[in-house]
Amino acid sequence: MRGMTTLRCGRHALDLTRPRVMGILNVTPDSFSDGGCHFDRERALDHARRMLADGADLVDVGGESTRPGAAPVDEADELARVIPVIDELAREGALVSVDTMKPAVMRAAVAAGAAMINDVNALRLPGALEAAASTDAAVCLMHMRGAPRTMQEAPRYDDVAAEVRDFLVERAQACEAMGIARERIVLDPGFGFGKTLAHNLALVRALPELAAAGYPVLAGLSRKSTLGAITGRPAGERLAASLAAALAAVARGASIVRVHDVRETVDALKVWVAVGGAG
Ligand code: 7PJ
Repeated sequence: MRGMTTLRCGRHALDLTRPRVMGILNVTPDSFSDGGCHFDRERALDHARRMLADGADLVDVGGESTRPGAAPVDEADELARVIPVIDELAREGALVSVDTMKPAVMRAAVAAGAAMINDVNALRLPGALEAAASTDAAVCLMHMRGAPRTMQEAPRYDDVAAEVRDFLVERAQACEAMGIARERIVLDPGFGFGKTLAHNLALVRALPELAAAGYPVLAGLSRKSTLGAITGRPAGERLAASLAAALAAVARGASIVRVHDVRETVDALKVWVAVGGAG
């Protein structure tokens, strides 16, 4: 099946005939505040504007850490963190994604101008499918085995690529059954979410089979521990590894890469496109 070439995201249409870059914006607290304060907000906005100026096609705003081992965040705190930032960036014309699992945050974020819902839980919380279906936003469905707090405790699969693909296609079909058009759906194998190094590498290799399911694919490998395991470098020194991973993902059919280092990724992808992409 041919992949989608345009992703419908609310009032935006994202042309996927060339690879796109999603910049990561964590609106998490400064050590002296709760993430809902003016200083945190201005700092997050400055970072988002920098990523957009550097060529990010969209900005993914998250107020709850989903890193392995992270604790859940209260809904009111998450709303206080993300909504003012989404509202301002959307007013400035940006294509904004909200990184959340919570139905109430999805609804409020889209009301504030978000055009994509990025759910690492693939809309499995009660009410999440309904919340997404009540909007016109795109949805990114990510595969996660277990919950963030415990997911890295000995994850096991018989065939990781097939299990991840089957799960994502089943979630996409659940979305379509709720009235979310196919043109609004993106799939993401969820690198690092309940996966070992070997699982993550198998999933990179299997990206063409995931893309063949007929939905655009988003890949998030930026600075992840898989890259640390390969290179022996700490998170702050994984730029080169992240660029190689982004190119490897795009070469295997990913349409969107979710990254911290926007400027460098945009340059790398420009060269990749100029030389003819996958060839
Ligand atoms: C991902 C994400 C990812 C999507 C995070 C981190 C951990 N959302 N949120 N895909 N990762 N869609 O950025 O290191 O891979 S949080």
